[in-house]
Amino acid sequence: MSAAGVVAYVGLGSNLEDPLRQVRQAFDELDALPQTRLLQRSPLYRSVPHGPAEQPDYVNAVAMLETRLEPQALLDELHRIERRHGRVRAVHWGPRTLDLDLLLYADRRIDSQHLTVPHPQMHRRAFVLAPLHDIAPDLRLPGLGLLAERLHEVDTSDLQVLAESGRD
Ligand code: ROI
Repeated sequence: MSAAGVVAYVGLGSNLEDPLRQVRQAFDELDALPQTRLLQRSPLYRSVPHGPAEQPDYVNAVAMLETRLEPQALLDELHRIERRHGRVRAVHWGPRTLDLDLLLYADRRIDSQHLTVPHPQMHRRAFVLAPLHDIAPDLRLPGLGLLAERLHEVDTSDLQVLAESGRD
């Protein structure tokens, strides 16, 4: 990538069809996106499902990207990767092969028909806050205060580190 872009963070989640492999492969696919490079992979976590409990545990992680794509173009690329992983949006809050959430885009707040940034649930989700904090401990979440403070407010007891690096 030539001229500097902005930093964006993407949450990764999978609980079907070899979740570890799904998430590791998704990191590589993020790195291969146009006008984008992967700056950091968080550790990989195993997490108990939020929402409906009768589904397998998830593997979760967060990617730090540098990108020159606009937010909607980046979101379109994330959906394209999800589709390649066989993601079907069938059951609301049901199991999925791969879920990619655009969590943060620079320090912007976006509220459009298709996209809300920061991601509206992120400050309540330990499986997002913990891996994000691992790679960006001093981050401030636009409109939501310090990441470290939000992380203290959630229950992290259902999280377990599976691999220290998304590469392991
Ligand atoms: N629960 C966990 N632990 N991890 C996820 O990625 C995840 N994603 C979801 C819902 C169904 C809300 N629950 C989750 O979309």
